[in-house]
Amino acid sequence: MKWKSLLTVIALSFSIILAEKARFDFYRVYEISVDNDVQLNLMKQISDYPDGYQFLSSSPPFTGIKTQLIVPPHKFGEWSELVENFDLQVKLINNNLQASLDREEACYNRRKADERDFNSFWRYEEIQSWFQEKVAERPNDLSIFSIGTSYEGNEINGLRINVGNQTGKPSIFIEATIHGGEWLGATSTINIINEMLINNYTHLSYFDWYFLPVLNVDGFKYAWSNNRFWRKTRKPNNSLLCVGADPNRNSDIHWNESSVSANPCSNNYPGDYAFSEPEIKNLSEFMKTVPNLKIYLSFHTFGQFFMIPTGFTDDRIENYQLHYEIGEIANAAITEATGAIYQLGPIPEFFGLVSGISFDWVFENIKPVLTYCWELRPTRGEVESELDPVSSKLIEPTAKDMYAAVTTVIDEAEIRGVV
Ligand SMILES: *[C@@H]1O[C@H](CO)[C@@H](O)[C@H](O)[C@H]1NC(C)=O
Ligand SMILES: *[C@@H]1O[C@H](CO)[C@@H](O)[C@H](O)[C@H]1NC(C)=O
Ligand SMILES: *[C@@H]1O[C@H](CO)[C@@H](O)[C@H](O)[C@H]1NC(C)=O
Ligand SMILES: *[C@@H]1O[C@H](CO)[C@@H](O)[C@H](O)[C@H]1NC(C)=O
Ligand SMILES: CC(=O)N[C@H]1CO[C@H](CO)[C@@H](O)[C@@H]1O
Ligand SMILES: [Zn+2]
Repeated sequence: MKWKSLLTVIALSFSIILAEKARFDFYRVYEISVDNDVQLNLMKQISDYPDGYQFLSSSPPFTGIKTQLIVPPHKFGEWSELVENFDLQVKLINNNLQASLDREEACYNRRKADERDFNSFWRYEEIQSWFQEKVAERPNDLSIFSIGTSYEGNEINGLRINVGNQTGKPSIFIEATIHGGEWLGATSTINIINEMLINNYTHLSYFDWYFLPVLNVDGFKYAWSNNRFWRKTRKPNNSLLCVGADPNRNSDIHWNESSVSANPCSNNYPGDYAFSEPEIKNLSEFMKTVPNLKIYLSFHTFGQFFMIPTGFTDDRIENYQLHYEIGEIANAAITEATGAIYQLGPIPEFFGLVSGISFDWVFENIKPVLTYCWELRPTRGEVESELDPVSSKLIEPTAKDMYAAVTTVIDEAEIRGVV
């Protein structure tokens, strides 16, 4: 074969590779008890230099908790040595991750293209077309807002509900899916909108609502098309193979201080500089234009935590007590609605110190009265095959949890006259 035709063949197969979707055949998920500092340090090393390993949620911030790690087949040998050498207590909770993904895909492939199944995951385009339908139904009350475009040129659109289109109302902003693969945040947001419209929720017309189900649009689309577990943005870093930054470490609030890695291949790489990611910069600029912001809420997966700012310090915020009181009542409402239990507290209690997170930036700079963030289902110790975090079975109960939580937060804020 001549060199030229050989190169053509290479070029052709290269383009086919580019279009392919990551597979997780025989990838395993282990639940690990992190009991001492040596083990904790090992987890940190794995997180900083992943080479195929990936934590399902995030690397463990302290000892005494369980974490879930995806182990690829090429690491089985190394992993078994680590388990032995570091005396790790591990439990195999999934021995073929691809089978779980196949089940998930079968669920959403079963539905028809135009079917609005609220217990299914939706593609970005489906969310957008649903927004357009809703706006067409109530053009005076609903509109689509854009915070700007993503690195890849996608419009970052949300749905605004302002019944009667009046000015001067207090505003509420709900942000979800800053991390590409955290789809339960998007489905919960969509379900909350749908329920509120159907039920004509008591305080619907009192507020000016901004619902943003997918902030990291590029990462979300990439999770659909290429890698279900994608977390970061999609802005390349030319000097290295690895793409993207952790968008929830990229805000200009104690940037690059805690829970970050200097390795651009890490899932916690905070970006080359604060607000280097256009999505995050755009969000901050947009938040400056939202009139009279009173409440900012944010959804992540997973662990079942009901969290109060801030992440960058252990110091309590000024109105911590108000956050805690309302949080307790909203937490009870979740349990009453679905039986689920979320743990309430400041972010560092569950994640250690974390810097550069979006809702901390909003809380400190835009100063809404209330800011909460949830890590949705499942709990950290509950990621059995039945309850794995990619299961569509979690969509409905999680959305019910959050409908109860969000409406109760708002009702309680209203009762107390703080919004
Ligand atoms: C709301 O009113 C403003 C003018 O005050 C107008 O520009 C805007 O198009 C209206 N929006 C909707 C959704 O009717
Ligand atoms: C979004 O960010 C990009 C890149 O920083 C910028 O060019 C654009 O003006 C921003 N859009 C908005 C609406 O802020
Ligand atoms: C929704 O409830 C409000 C009162 O909270 C009422 O004024 C309004 O007419 C209701 N809207 C619909 C569509 O039923
Ligand atoms: C981020 O912090 C790390 C560790 O302190 C440091 O090595 C790195 O240079 C910082 N990055 C930037 C862009 O300042
Ligand atoms: C092109 C580009 O963004 N390069 C950056 C990749 O990451 C390194 C390490 O943070 C930066 O120094 C480069 O500027
Ligand atoms: Zn997240």
